[in-house]
Amino acid sequence: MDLSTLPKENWWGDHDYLYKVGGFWLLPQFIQSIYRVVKYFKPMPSDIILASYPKTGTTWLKSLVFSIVHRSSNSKHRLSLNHPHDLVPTLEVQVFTTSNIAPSSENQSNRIFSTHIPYQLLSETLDSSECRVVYVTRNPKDTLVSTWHFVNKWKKAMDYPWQLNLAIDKFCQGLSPCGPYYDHVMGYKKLSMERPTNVFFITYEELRVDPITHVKRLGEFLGFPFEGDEQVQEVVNSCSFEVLSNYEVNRSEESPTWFQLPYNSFFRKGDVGDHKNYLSDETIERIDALTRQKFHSLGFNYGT
Ligand code: PAP
Repeated sequence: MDLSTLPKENWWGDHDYLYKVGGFWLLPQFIQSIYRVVKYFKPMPSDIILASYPKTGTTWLKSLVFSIVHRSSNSKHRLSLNHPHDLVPTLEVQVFTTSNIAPSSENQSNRIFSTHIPYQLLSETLDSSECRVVYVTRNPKDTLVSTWHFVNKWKKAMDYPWQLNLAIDKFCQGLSPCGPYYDHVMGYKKLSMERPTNVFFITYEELRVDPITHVKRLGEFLGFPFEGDEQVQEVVNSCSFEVLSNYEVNRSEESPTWFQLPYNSFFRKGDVGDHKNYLSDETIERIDALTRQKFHSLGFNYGT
């Protein structure tokens, strides 16, 4: 793929561009691998794909689903030694990075992958498979604030920090990695309504308010039902922000081979409503108005 043929827009510093593919803004370093995923990935019926817009709960969902699927083989111990992103690789970041070769599918069942690729780009892949998809989303204001913090952890942000006002403007224009956020969410939301047996849609806030109910539902959806609430509680506890963020591997300042930011950058605060500490009332109203226009008008009463 020749990037020079794609529309591009500046989104951060003077030299940082996002490129438009199929209506979505993508980071240049992932475009080739996204193409490979779209072209070569053939999910097996037993595969589990965790899909999300960035910073909406991916790391948490990875640990929960890994624990649900592998709870009989000491998932808790494995989670204490491995970062959730190393236990559940991201297709376009860790799997299809350098080759067109799909991961070996022989003798493997219940492989778990994640992706930030919008459904609109991945529809042929997902529609042609009976694999299970779990999509997590988060309210737009907390997602924006989490993204802003994450981007500012990049080394180059020391030279030119990403200003919050700029981040807000770009987010509202849909100009963020894998954005527009609203289109990303609605793509999977609609899919979950059309194919409820295959696609499970959950919000960060629902998981926060009632993790027992939703983790139990998730277990049933994935074909790994729980025998009692004690088992569910065990999974919920072992994946809590408090527990995971204290493991050495997740506190590490080292960066993984597959990403430029340290392992600990995936664990910041894990709160609902943190945007109130950063966004003015005026900005909150601006984003809420956009959310009403993008979500509520389509019958999805979420995010304000
Ligand atoms: P990614 O898309 O880069 O993988 P993702 O995991 O989706 O990031 O989002 C990170 C957010 O989830 C962070 O939110 P914050 O910036 O508002 O704090 C991170 O703290 C939060 N997070 C990570 N693990 C957990 C967890 N176990 N429980 C709740 N929130 C979590």
